[in-house]
Amino acid sequence: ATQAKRTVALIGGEFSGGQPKGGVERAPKMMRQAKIVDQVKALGYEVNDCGDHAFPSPDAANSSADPPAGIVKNPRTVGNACKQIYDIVQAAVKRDEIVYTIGGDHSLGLATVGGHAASRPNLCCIWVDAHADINTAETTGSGNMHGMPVSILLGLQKPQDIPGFEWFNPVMTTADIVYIGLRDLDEGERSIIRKFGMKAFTMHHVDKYGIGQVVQMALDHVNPKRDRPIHLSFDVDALDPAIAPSTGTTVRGGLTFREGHYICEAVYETGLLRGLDIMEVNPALGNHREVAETIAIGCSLTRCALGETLL
Ligand code: B3U
Ligand code: MN
Ligand code: MN
Repeated sequence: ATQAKRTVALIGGEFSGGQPKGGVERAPKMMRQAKIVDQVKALGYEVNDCGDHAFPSPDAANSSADPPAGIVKNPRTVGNACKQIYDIVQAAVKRDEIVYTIGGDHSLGLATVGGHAASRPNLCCIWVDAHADINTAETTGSGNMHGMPVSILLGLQKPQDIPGFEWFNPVMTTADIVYIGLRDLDEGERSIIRKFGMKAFTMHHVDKYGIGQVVQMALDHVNPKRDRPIHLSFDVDALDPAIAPSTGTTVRGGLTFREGHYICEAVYETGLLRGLDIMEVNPALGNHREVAETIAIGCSLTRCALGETLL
């Protein structure tokens, strides 16, 4: 079914401070070079290009500017980037645009989903990822904040307890988010998911039920009446590394090409997609072909979420 075409607000998040590997900040420019703007326009949308936003990367030589909080790395740097993206997202949502963010690392998910939820109280979120990104300052083993946005988003990690995040006000709960694609969880993350009875479809469930059933069950959980706006936060490491190799933390046994695109199509089909993130594409990792394929998949996931492949 064709749907009323809204304006898409395109936001580039040139940020890598939530994890240690450089290059992920270059994805927005690479997606632009691959003609993502024309592709979205070709689907009938107006694009409100909000530009690419760069942030000073954490200065390893001068870590006194942003010392770790416990083992949490670059907290103020991440908090500052998140605040800026949060404001841009929130403004776009107030204009009733579909917020489309190209990362950057997934620590920005706090800003995209959080900024969206701040202006759309009934928002639900589908978090597609190999990882749950729900570590707290207590449970994180790596100290990398791209493994923590969901815990802050839901207030399981108090923002006030992480320097740089004092401004953030959690408005979503553990019942408002559902995971698809998980296969690499830390022990502390497992306990959090169990403790709060969160809905999570791991790769085991994708194998067992098939992606069609999994997406339906995921929607039935967060959106039983199909009346809530949806934010789809897609970490490309949810995909199998064979098809999306250029990302910082690959995990074998991921979503196939079709499974990944199916999720996007099924969300489009609801008519409720209002926010989309394509995160963790890292053009500095892999050879020329691998980078090109990963960029291309970021573009094709986007197009599917915006309705390209449905009649
Ligand atoms: N759970 C681990 C690994 C990880 C999370 N997100 C990514 N990797 N991409 C952590 O560092 O918190
Ligand atoms: Mn992630
Ligand atoms: Mn991930």
